[in-house]
Amino acid sequence: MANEGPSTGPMNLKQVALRLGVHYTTVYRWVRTHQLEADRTPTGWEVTPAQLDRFQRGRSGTGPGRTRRVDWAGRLRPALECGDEVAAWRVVEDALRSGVDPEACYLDVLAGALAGLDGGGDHVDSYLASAVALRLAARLGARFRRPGRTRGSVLVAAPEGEQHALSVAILADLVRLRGVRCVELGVDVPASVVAAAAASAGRLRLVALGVNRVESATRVTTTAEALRAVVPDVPLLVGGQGVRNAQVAAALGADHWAPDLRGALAVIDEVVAAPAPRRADPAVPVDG
Ligand code: B12
Repeated sequence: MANEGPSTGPMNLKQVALRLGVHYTTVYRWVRTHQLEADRTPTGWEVTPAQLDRFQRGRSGTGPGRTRRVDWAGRLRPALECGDEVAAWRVVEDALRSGVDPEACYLDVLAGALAGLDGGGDHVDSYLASAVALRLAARLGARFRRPGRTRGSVLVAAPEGEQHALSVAILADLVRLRGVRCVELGVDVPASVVAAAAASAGRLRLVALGVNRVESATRVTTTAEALRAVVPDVPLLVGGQGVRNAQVAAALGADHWAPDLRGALAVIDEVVAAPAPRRADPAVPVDG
């Protein structure tokens, strides 16, 4: 492959392709998936020598005897922030292709990308990023859903007042991935609705509430009371940025707390593996 010698100025993507000995479309894909930094110009993209150097140093870690830890979340974040679902899905597919398993894809790549955002309700980026992230989660969920017999059911929701949807959507998908049916109610769910769904769910083993704002935490108590009236032997798990530790969770009326979604899944695995309490299940289960 022809080497053009060191370049002193910015290069267009054709020049980069020539320099790296790859096709132009490959370079374009690297730019779109944020693997290669580039600057937009009126006529296309430009890559500076420093940007190219960083990219090449990153890739050189793939050589024999060296393992390259790819920062997939870091690659995904810019695509989420600008609401580019096509580029974002490409990063997810690249991660899956390079051996990241579905659970890690949800927890390390998708949730990891969102965790790096500092915004809340007044940031455009937060809205764009979470809208695309929810679509990616749905695509992942559809790809990895497994049909067949389930091992009981788990109800997943966020209480009234809580709009942070991603963690509960991810938890619901990961519950299903384990062959456990999920009664997924989404966010901003009144205590009476959680209780009604719990009462009619078949073989219900646990209720999980995602609480991301401190202000929503008091709703956990209302929900715990409503649940106790209808399914007193079903444990309640809470977690999220609004419930800091196990003591706070217990004071709010929960039976379990976990610091993150992996911890939540460990609790769910344990509860589902234990013998089910004997109770008369409703004839028509709510399907998840
Ligand atoms: C995206 C986002 C939004 C979006 C949500 C859109 C949507 N459809 O989901 C929008 C823009 C709507 C929003 C609004 C608000 N937001 Co906001 N938001 C975020 C942001 C940037 C990312 C949240 C996210 O999805 N993360 C990805 C998920 C996967 O991670 P996670 O939710 O943190 O979950 C992890 C843990 O919390 C835990 N976990 C989560 N759920 C559960 C459940 C269980 C059972 C368990 C065990 C564990 C667990 O495990 C996960 C990791 O493994 C965070 C900042 C940040 N970087 O975290 C702020 C943040 C959560 N928001 C915040 C705030 C204050 C708000 C607003 C009040 C802002 C405002 N002034 O309007 C409103 C409130 C809306 C409401 N009523 O709920 C604060 C919350 C502070 C607090 N703890 O009280 C944060 C932390 C920002 C900040 N630094 O101040 N937000």
